[in-house]
Order: sequence, then structure tokens, then C-alpha cells
Amino acid sequence: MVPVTHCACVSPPCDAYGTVIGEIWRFQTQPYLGDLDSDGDVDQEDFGRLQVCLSASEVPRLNPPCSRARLDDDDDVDTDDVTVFMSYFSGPETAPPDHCLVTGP
Ligand SMILES: [Ca+2]
Ligand SMILES: [Ca+2]
Ligand SMILES: [Ca+2]
Repeated sequence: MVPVTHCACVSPPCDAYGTVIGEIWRFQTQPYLGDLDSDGDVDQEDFGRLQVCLSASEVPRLNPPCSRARLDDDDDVDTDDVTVFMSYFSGPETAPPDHCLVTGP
């Protein structure tokens, strides 16, 4: 998982048709481990997404929606991933500690 770069067309740099006529603002977000819905916290909604991906131990969950639920660097989403997830849990609208930021590709 890598940081995501967003682009924003800010008025007045865009005309009425959305054509860029000025500078585009760019900013980068750094995802948190366990923030499966990318809203900046690790809460019950994220746990719901993890639950959908739960598998038995050593049963791979390789479909893309589950890639962020694989938190312990193997291919399954099992109780070990739940344990890791709970260590990142911050609660609604609360950013997890910085050590939970994704730091590499
Ligand atoms: Ca979240
Ligand atoms: Ca796992
Ligand atoms: Ca949330």
C-alpha cells in the first residue's frame, strides 16, 4: 500500500465546464493500517470490512477488497489479523497513532 496522491481543481482555476485554466492543487494522504474505509480512523466500520474478508488460517484472501485486511503479512485474514487490527483501533473520527501509518509500498 502506498500513499495516495489526490488532485483538486479549485475555483477559479477551473472554468464552468471543469476545464483547468489555472494551477491544480495536489496533496498526498498517508493511509493508516487498519483504516479499511480510508476515512482517517480505525473503528467499527473498518472492523465490519475486515469481517467480510475473514477466512480460516492459511486460506488465502487475495481479492483486492481484502488486500488491506491482510495485516500480518501473509495471505489469509484470520484471528492474527484481528489481533493486529485491534492494536490499531482508534475509534470513530479519531486518527490512530503515527506508528500506524503505512510507511512502505
Ligand atoms: Ca476508517
Ligand atoms: Ca493474515
Ligand atoms: Ca470511521
